[in-house]
Amino acid sequence: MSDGQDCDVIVVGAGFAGLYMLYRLRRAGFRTRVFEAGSGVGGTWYWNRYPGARCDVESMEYSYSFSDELQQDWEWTERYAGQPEILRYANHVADRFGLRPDITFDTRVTQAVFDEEGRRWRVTTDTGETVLASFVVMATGCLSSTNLPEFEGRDSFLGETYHTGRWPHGGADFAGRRVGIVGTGSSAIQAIPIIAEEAAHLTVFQRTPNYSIPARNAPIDPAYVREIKAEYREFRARNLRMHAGFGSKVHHNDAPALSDDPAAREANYDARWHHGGFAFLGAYNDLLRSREANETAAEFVRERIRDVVDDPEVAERLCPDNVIGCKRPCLDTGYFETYNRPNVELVDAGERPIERITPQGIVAGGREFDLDCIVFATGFDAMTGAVLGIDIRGRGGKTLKQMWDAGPRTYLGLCTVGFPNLFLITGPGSPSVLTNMIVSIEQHVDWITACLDDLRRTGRATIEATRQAQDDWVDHVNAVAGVTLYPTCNSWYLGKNIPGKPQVFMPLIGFPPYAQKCAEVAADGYQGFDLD
Ligand code: N01
Repeated sequence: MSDGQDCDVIVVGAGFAGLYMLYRLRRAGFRTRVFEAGSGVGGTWYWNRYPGARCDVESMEYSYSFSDELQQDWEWTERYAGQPEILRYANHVADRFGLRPDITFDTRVTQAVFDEEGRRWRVTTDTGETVLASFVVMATGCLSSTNLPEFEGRDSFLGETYHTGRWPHGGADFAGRRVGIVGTGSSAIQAIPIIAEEAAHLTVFQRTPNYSIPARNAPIDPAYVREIKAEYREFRARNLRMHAGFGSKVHHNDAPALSDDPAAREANYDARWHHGGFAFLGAYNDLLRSREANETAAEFVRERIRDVVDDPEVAERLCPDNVIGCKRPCLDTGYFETYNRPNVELVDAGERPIERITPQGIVAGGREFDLDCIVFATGFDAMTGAVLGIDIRGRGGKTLKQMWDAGPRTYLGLCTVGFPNLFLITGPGSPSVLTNMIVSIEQHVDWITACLDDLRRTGRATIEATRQAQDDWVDHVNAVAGVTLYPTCNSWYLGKNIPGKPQVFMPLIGFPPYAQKCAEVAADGYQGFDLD
């Protein structure tokens, strides 16, 4: 397959997906090159260095499972690892498995064009390099293309501006400064308590209040580590049977919320609230299917906000009224408590929207807030932004942008019609962001590696999804989402955070049936794909 090509496979991105893809492809004997825009490995954890950045999946689970030696050797220090520790881990993996020589850093892939006659991809980078390869794997991440809203006058601001997803390596100095932060998603909720401690004054511009559950982060319990390491493989296997690919240590109550009386329900929520993390949403089996059930959990959280926040008006402004879990839930350390500080002000940017940015600060609801620094915690063009940021041209010169004009369409979240030999890791239409990302990454990488190996073994040059399989898959993803409460709010799962983005529920709900389907498709001779 390598005749006339510079390499067999090009992988775009050296985050957790790209690193593992490279490791597997190399071991399978495919000549592989990885291009990475950053100067180092780690993807999300390379770019998101904002104060307080931390994973919301526990350390013993948010790590690779492919090497038992790796998982036995590596020592996490906290229940939820912070960004510096996860980045050290990514670097350790790159060094341990000798991956760096095949990664070209500081190089962004700008174009990928499929040559139908030669049946190969011609990939171009912003450093002027052009490389030919049989296959391209997009390991570009689901949350990597930052969203910086086009506020009027944005570039006129004379102070410093930051985006949480592109934090400077040297950090930011907020001591004695008046800081404004736009957004109250996961990034802001982690950053706000820390910035508030450092800054002279912090103004939070909140368009939509968000639910947040205490993480209860702490130094990792050595007894727990020993327990997991004694049966790591079994623990990982149990997690693969979980709806989101993690959390098998937590009891997921298979009963509806209204089957408990109010006192029992309160006690159940309370125990989970004190345990910390996503265990809260495992309290009942219908929290994301029944509005009535959901409201019991939502009201429990609102009550905790009212308990914590001293000023009742501020507390009410912080209380969300949408479905809990409909947007990605946030985990925090002292978030709501931060609003009791005298140097923190909450601006309701839903009621009093940001009108413009001036050289001195932000104008919202007719009032100008003088600022020295603005932090945009405004999220990402999720799931499609990074892929569509590359000029990808498939059969007939059609661009991926054209093909996804009305929203992304894929078969299994792995491939898309008209783009042979192009794979997406954790693409739209796969469970991806609704799971422990590393679990989904490993499942996709293993599937793609086995697929390329099968193609090589059987002498096939191309694989391409059929239109019928893709159409059926898109219908399936929508049907699964349609019986839940997920599509009921302005989430980035739906693309609603980006003006003009087509609104399609992008991830597939439910990891185990999905992984089983992928395995069946492969076992059945790549059912739903044309092999040539
Ligand atoms: O981004 P977000 P994020 N005017 O999109 C607001 C993962 N993650 O970076 O809700 C005013 O959630 C926007 O307001 P609204 C995790 O999957 C994980 O925080 O659209 N405000 C919202 O408040 C997460 O879900 C971890 O009304 C504007 C905020 O900006 C995902 O990344 C940590 C605006 C954006 O929130 C994204 O999180 C961090 C405008 N024009 C991130 N535009 C952990 O593992 C946007 N906003 C813990």
